[in-house]
Amino acid sequence: MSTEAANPLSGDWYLEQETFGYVQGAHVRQRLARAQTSFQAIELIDTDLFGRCLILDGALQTTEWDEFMYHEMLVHVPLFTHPNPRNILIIGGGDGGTLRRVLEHPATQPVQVEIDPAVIDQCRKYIPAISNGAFSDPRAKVVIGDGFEFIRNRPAAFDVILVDSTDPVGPAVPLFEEPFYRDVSQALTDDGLLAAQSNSPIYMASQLKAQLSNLRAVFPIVRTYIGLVPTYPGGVWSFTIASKRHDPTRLSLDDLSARVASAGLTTRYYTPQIHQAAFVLPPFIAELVGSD
Ligand code: AG3
Repeated sequence: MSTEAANPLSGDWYLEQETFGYVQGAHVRQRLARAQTSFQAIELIDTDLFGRCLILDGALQTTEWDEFMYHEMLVHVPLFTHPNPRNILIIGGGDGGTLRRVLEHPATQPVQVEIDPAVIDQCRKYIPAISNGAFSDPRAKVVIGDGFEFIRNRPAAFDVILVDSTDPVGPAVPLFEEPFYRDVSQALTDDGLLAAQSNSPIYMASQLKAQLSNLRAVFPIVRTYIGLVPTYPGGVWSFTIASKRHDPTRLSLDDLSARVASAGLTTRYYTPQIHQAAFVLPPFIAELVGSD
């Protein structure tokens, strides 16, 4: 008689081993594609729970199931903070989920700079539900290049700059550092603002702290907010707005609601109430975030 339980990890599993000593995974239904570019390893898989997923250098970037939670929070919070966002720059975001949400704001003219064309190609081929046609929208301009180089010596042209990067390891490291934020500030208009993914507040506290001190060296207003992204380590993710004039925490519910209503878009995570609530941090996160 065997008392051995069935191995819960039998079959094909995607396991993400985090640098901070944690593993998470999903059962794989099908491995769709794998490519090594000069920038990174790209993998696309289909999973039972989360549908199709994009993985870069072993770190899960987005899934069909919860991409809206991340992309709506990265895009709508800053775009509704700015009173009249037109010229938008997206750095990274090769899966197209950010571009798609920017295009949902009718007056925007987005420019996206992605370093690795293979990410866009593979995502358009295997996981088109994420960009949902955004890359063929005539309003969208896509540039293949290094965001860090692109932003250097740009005239002040952008109302909002969105950084949709990987974790601060490998090619994305400069996007978390002060020289880049100085260039971003210069490329923003007088009342422009930046929003960036700012890592796990649970497992990547030191990276979040370092990023915030780099942002505070450049911008007068720096505000961190949180959202749920179940497929990222820890399930809670942080985002940060760094701004010259507009404070995302100072908008009344009435003003926010009026802006959201006039944009006329459909959301599954973002609401004016969520916008306000996302800046209310549990004390252990508030403590590591600190204040301006
Ligand atoms: N960029 C942030 C993903 C961070 C996930 N980190 C991890 N799994 N260790 C997402 C890009 C989506 N457009």
